[in-house]
Amino acid sequence: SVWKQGLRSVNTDVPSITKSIVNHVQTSLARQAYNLDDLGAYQAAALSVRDDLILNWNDTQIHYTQKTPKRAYYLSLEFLMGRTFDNALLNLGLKDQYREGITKLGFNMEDLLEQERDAALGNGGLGRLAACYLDSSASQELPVWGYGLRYQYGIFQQLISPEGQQLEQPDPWLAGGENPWELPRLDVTYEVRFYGTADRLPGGRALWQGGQEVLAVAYDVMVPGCYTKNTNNLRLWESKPKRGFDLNSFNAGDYEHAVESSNSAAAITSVLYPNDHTTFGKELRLKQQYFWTAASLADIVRRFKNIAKPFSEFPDYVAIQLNDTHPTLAIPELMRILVDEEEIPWGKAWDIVTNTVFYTNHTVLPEALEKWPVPLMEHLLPRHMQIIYDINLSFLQAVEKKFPGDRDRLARMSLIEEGFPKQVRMAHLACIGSRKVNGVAELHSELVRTTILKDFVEFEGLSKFSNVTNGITPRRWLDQCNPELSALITKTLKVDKSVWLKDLDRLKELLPYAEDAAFRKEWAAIKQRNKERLAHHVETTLGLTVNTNAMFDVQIKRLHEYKRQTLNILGVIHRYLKLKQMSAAERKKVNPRVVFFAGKAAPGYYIAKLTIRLIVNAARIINADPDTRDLLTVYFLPDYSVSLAEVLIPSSDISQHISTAGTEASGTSNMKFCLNGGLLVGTVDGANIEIAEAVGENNVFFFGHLTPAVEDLRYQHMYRPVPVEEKCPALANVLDKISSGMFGDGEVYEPLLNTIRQGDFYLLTDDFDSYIGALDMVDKAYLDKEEWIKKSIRTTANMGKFSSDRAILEYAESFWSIEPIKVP
Ligand code: DL6
Repeated sequence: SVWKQGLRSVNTDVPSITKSIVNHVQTSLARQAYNLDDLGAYQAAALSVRDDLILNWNDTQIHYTQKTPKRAYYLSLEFLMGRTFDNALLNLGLKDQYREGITKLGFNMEDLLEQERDAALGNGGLGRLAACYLDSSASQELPVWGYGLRYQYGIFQQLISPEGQQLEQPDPWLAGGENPWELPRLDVTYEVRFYGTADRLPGGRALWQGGQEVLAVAYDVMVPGCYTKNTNNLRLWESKPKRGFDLNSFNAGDYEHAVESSNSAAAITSVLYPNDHTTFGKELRLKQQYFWTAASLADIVRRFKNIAKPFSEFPDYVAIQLNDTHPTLAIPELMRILVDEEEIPWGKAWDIVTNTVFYTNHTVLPEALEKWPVPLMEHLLPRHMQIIYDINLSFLQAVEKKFPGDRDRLARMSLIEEGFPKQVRMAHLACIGSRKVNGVAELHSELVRTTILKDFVEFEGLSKFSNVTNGITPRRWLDQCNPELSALITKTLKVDKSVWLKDLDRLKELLPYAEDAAFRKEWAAIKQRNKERLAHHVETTLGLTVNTNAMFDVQIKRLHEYKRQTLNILGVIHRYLKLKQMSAAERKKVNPRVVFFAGKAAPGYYIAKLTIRLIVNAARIINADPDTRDLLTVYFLPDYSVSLAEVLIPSSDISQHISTAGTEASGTSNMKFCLNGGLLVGTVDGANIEIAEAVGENNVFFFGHLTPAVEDLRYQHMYRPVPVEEKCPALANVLDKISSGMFGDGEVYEPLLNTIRQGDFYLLTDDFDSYIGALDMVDKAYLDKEEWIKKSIRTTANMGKFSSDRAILEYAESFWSIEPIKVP
């Protein structure tokens, strides 16, 4: 009874919230109210919310442990979570109460929200998708845990020099002290081995010993569901040395050597690799991958062993989802555990593995397909290399049996690519070690089946290969980032907001309101206020004034040639040149447009960095031109992040998703814009296609060549090149103006312009005219404001399919066979 009296529940009323915040100010922060700043107030409020989350999180873990449901584990090297405070308050349904409490304490909610640093442990779409899936798993009450790495430094901070160069600075996101959203679990640790020797023993087992051992320490991040007690877990591993330092060397005065091994252990989780869509074969990256998969599997196996079931039932209790090939070592690692440690015969172990693991592919771009040099693998993970060779042997024997004498096929399908050095093909290993393989949008999944994994489809049959179109969480990407629109929807649908936020198809009920003039007026006014919010942000952060009467045109994503930000800026320059030629009377008829760019380039990606430079310098000239500046301005917003996206997305009238057809697996920001009533200009690529199917092609501005044409066009570029001047004079004119120094030293841009003049792998010359045509259509459509607002309403209303709840339920039902389990 003493215990029961002591138990407390979640703070839901304003007095207990303020009491809890004040308590944290006094005791956790050891500060006084009279000198408390916004940061201190944020920290105290966050600790108060954290108390509530811990209660729910604890109950969830206890409930799962008691009920022993089958669980799914989402292994992702990236989780791009962004900020937590606002999201947690909304999911708990406590934002209004906290706002009131915080106001009573003399602070402003918005100011406190701004104090939190983004948790930016990811590069882009892949990492943000993982974060959306965690939110949806908790909200749909699914027993899903995430496993990742607790990097000391997230994605770099981007600065832009006065010349327009991207500069990178570290992101020490944990430097501000304790992170209120995680629980250090110093009691949950595992030893992870690298290097050493692997000696084969009789019976297929091996003894792996020696080498370096490091510790993996767990940090648990609480993931609250929306309007449910269920609070799932994201377990992030940090590396630590097994022993502090080498005392012998220390005593002998060799300090460097004394701390060498501890430094090398700590380095494993120090930094997120900032490359998107490229692999470099670096040893530290492979170390990260093994460290994380080994710790996660040790944890999963320990949890399974606690329920005292035979290993043959492992797939009945465990599903492991590989987020791209980064965690593929989970396959040989699980084999190692089963064969070497649990002494399970090889064939049975392989059955267990291939019934447990699932693989999602996120790109067909060849430079992103992971391969690891065999010598590096043999050195770092000698036992795993043996296991990979053994898997390969039986696999190739089976292929030979099905396709006798087809040597080319064997070479194509082997897990080992011949060459100097030989390389392990991780996508092949992920494919044959998994129960199901999927792509992330219909077109992409079809490309996976017909290009990179074609041989595997022929060998294993079509049923193993399927599609789960990506999704986004409407909690963050509508309710949190666009509170006014969320409130209007709730009012209009006449249901509690938790209902439509968890059943996004309910948005369809908005459709009739597209015909309601009063509703349209409210809708348009919200868009306008969101534009003003962005303009305010630009004004306060960059000191620039934005014309909020203009159309807002946004392209925000990682800088990459295939995403074609270059096409966009060349289009902007074309527009500028046209405006310059117009008479004053003609200009009067033109729709003002503000073009926003944001995104980071990988630090070593020279061409992508040149694109940023061109955008910044073109913006400088265009924005300063008195002839045109009321009609066209361009902004490159530095240091793109989840939090910046939350301000940009609700403000857009039109957004650009203009990858060369067949290159963007899905895209997810396209979904975020459309959910917020922004229209889309794009190529027939990735999820653009399904968005158009859902919202109606008349509400999307498509352009460009289609996927089947791409290879032929590239072939023509190579063997029958036509000069840009002939093929696309408008584009040639733009390129000439840049070369001639209109936007600063033309020489600087030659390497970028040459990618178009020579080879033009991403088909800018082929698509430029139809791109400009699509933008003209956008202008025309925007002239009819009422019709535009109707399109905007219809777009939002038809976006139900793109909730990450739908996507995660597809994984849960069709792949993992797990069921919701509600925490009482
Ligand atoms: O599936 C999430 C996201 C897609 O929306 C993007 O289209 C795709 O480019 C991205 N892929 C990667 C690949 N990285 N690796 N490996 O980030 O995935």
